[in-house]
Amino acid sequence: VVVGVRMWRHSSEHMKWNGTGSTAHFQEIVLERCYNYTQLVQPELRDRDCQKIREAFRNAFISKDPCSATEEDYHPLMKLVNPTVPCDKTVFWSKTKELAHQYTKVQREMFTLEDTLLGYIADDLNWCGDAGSYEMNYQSCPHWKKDCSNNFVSVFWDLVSKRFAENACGVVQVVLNGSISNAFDRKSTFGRVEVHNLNPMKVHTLQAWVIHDLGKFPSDSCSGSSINDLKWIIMQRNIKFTCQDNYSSGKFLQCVKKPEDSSCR
Ligand code: NGD
Repeated sequence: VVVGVRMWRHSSEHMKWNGTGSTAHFQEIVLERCYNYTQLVQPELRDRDCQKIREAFRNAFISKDPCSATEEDYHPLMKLVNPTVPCDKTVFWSKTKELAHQYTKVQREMFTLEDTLLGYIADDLNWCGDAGSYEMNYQSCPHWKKDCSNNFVSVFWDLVSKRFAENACGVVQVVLNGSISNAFDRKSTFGRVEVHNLNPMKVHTLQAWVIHDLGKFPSDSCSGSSINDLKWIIMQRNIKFTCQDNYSSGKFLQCVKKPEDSSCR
């Protein structure tokens, strides 16, 4: 009987949601990344309490309905970590995650969201709990399209992306993908959240680079209609807009990975 009940519980948890379950060892990874970041990557943050951060992160979603996340759930966590990126150093990206991160890895003083503490801790992780339990659900979590958009992972990224954008100042950059048909997508986090939360009192210019993959035919560029959309949104917000196709720094990074490509000679 005991075995039967266990098997039933296991399979019902597995079936519950359509998205992948919480990342195995979530708590340990959060703690380890927090120490790594605060002690080694940005030692100015060495006084942050990583145990508290781990606990506030967990308390945001544990024992709650995984489809009823709100910004407020994350407020205690946000209070522990405020984003501090120097002016002129913010880099946004959309459909160019790898390239943008290669760039900030080389240009050490530039920051994507994932180069700030909360983005660094949460990048590529998945998490959710369950209203009736103190445990995380490692079997399945809500899928943002198939189950619900107000899941804890989506609400987290929208919130930290918003705060990241609000805090930007000076010249900010965005790396966009010219190998897809809409390099700028109003529905992406960049188009839906970050663009609208730039503060025109602090940000004077948005610099876009539209990069296309080596060996692929460019599908969009600075003169395309999606970038024109972005240009209008930005200019209406009283922020200056500039755009460059295949910005050479981005090209060099791509060529390091694929030096044999004809466009790298
Ligand atoms: O609504 C969503 C959603 N939209 C995209 N993605 C989403 N995940 C949800 N749970 N809910 C996923 O976010 C998508 O599968 C990618 O893995 C990732 C980024 O999506 P992409 O490439 O379309 O770019 P976005 O413009 O939506 O977002 C990138 C910008 C960038 O400037 C970061 O500062 O927004 C920030 N960010 C948002 C979401 C997730 C970063 C992440 C991240 N590190 O995972």
